[in-house]
Amino acid sequence: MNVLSRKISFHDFEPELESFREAVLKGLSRRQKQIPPKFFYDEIGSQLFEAILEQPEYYIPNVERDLLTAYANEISRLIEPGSVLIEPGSGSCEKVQLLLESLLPSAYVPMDISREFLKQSACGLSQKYPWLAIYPACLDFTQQMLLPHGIPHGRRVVFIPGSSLGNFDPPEVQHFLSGIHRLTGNGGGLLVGVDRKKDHSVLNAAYNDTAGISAEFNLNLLTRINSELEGNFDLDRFEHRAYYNDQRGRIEMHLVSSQVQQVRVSGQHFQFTKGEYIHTENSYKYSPDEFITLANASGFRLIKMWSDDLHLFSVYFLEA
Ligand code: AVI
Repeated sequence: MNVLSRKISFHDFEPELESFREAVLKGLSRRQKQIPPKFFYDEIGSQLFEAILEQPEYYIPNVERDLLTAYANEISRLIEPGSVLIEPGSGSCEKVQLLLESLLPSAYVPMDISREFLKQSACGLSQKYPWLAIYPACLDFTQQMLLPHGIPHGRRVVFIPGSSLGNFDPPEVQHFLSGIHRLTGNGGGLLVGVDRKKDHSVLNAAYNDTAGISAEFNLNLLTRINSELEGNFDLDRFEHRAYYNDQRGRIEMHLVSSQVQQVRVSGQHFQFTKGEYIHTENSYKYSPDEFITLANASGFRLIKMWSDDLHLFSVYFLEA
């Protein structure tokens, strides 16, 4: 444990970073080329993602913020003060700030794989909320969900805003929710924001903003491969594509080759036909019934759901 300040106890679980090289070489060798979305988030990718959150078409942050603000008191009555609030993939720790003053947790455990970002966010949070005991945990929450030693006793409540669950494929999301159930134990809670199925044009616009930030975010993966893995992707020969796949209930993001070409990465060569693509992300959308069924199968029961008037997004509070 590393004490960053009187109220911050930093725990480094030393996440094993799945090698970017291994994942890219393996993914590009598959019949359907693919690269897992977690590799979007290098420094530039994280900045581009922050910029996506500001795009008018990407409704998720605004709708969720309005819901959390409007129902903060109601949420806090269900959670009760003194809980231990745990946030996997906490990033900039922005959303939790909408709740802290009404929830009054005894401790907050932000979890993130990005060590420096986690430290900075925890320090910023501590300055704003000097009363809050913070136990940042550096780990890859998709691989392990461990709690730091020394956290206070209290009801454990996991907070997953931003529809992050949507980026897991169905078998993984079930596994992840079951892991959360084990972490909170019976009586624990899960407060989660989930994007809903809706008019396809709204979904398609959210992942194809007119400012082109989503496209830059997607293409940055190739820039990252070029700089970190001695790649020679020509960004003018690949196009961003994102569309709602109705059958699968998900937005799919692809990088589409606009011509026949060969690309070199770490000394290996990969052929692309015209129109062939690298599958870079899925973002699943759930109707309330679908999500509640999924949560039930992992041992959670619904306590309350809040939605906006247009039924774009829902926040759920579930009990383990
Ligand atoms: C992080 N995640 C919830 C975002 C989403 O909507 O699936 C990632 C994203 N990809 C493109 N735009 C946003």
